[in-house]
Amino acid sequence: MSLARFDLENKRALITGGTQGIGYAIAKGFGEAGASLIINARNEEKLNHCIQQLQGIGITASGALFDVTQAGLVKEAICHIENTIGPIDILVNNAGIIKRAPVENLSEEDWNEVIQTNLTAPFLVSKYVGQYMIERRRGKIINICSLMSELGRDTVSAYAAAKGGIKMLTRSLSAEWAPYNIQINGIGPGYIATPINASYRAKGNPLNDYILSRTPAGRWGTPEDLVGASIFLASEASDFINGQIIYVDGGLLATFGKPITY
Ligand code: NAP
Ligand code: GCO
Repeated sequence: MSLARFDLENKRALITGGTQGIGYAIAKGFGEAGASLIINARNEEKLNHCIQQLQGIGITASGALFDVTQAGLVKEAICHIENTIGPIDILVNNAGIIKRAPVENLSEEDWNEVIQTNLTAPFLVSKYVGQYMIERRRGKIINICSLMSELGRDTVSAYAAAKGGIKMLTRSLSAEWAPYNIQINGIGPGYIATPINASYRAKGNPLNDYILSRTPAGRWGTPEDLVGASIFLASEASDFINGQIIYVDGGLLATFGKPITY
């Protein structure tokens, strides 16, 4: 098979929450594979800086400033991109937040914000981008899931509920839109070093040490570790793959962790 099937030349990708962390790495990887990019963010300063950075390394990129949880803004932005910039061939639903608290202390406001950002927003963005993809009879959607799509952990109930939800949204949508030649798949990152987990990613922090002991690869993932699977799922090479979640987790989900002693 020709490697051209992995090529993203002449493809346009929209990446939500793409100015840093996993979203930025995926965006840059897509750009290096030939795609032109639309980076979404809700912070104008971060967005401008990110676009300059990408353009500085020769990638075609423009910004789309909107909060993914605001249905009206999402609809307007997608319509604007489709009509003034061009078709969105690839959508990555990456924007996400976490609020860590035991359920008995978790406010309804925080619960709602996590569900809206991590689950309702991917529905909204997929809905409006999907309407155009359906007309064109082609498209790729990649939903950023999590280990918490499969596993629970104390203090992350809203996040785990949303990430379990996005896994099932991925599967349901793949059934609905497969007839239109749209593939919707997910990537479940393991523990990846980004700002979302900076608070406990220090040597000596019990959660940091637990994660390292629990991850067969014995290290934190990097955002770049997600680029290969993302390019694959965005490219023609994955045209017969639909509704799947690829876990990029250093082997964590496959095991119950390294024994402390033998
Ligand atoms: P991150 O660095 O905090 O990135 C999250 C991005 O989402 C930020 O750019 C953030 O923008 C953006 N965002 C949040 N709410 C938004 C909104 N309402 N509208 C638009 N953008 C919004 O964390 P990350 O680790 O790269 O996370 C990216 C995705 O991977 C998330 O879905 C996360 O749940 C998932 N994930 C991460 C890990 C991990 O270990 N890092 C593992 C599994 C899954 P602001 O700067 O404006 O907040
Ligand atoms: C946590 C983490 C996780 C990760 C990730 C795991 O507090 O356990 O933040 O939720 O970010 O989603 O795959």
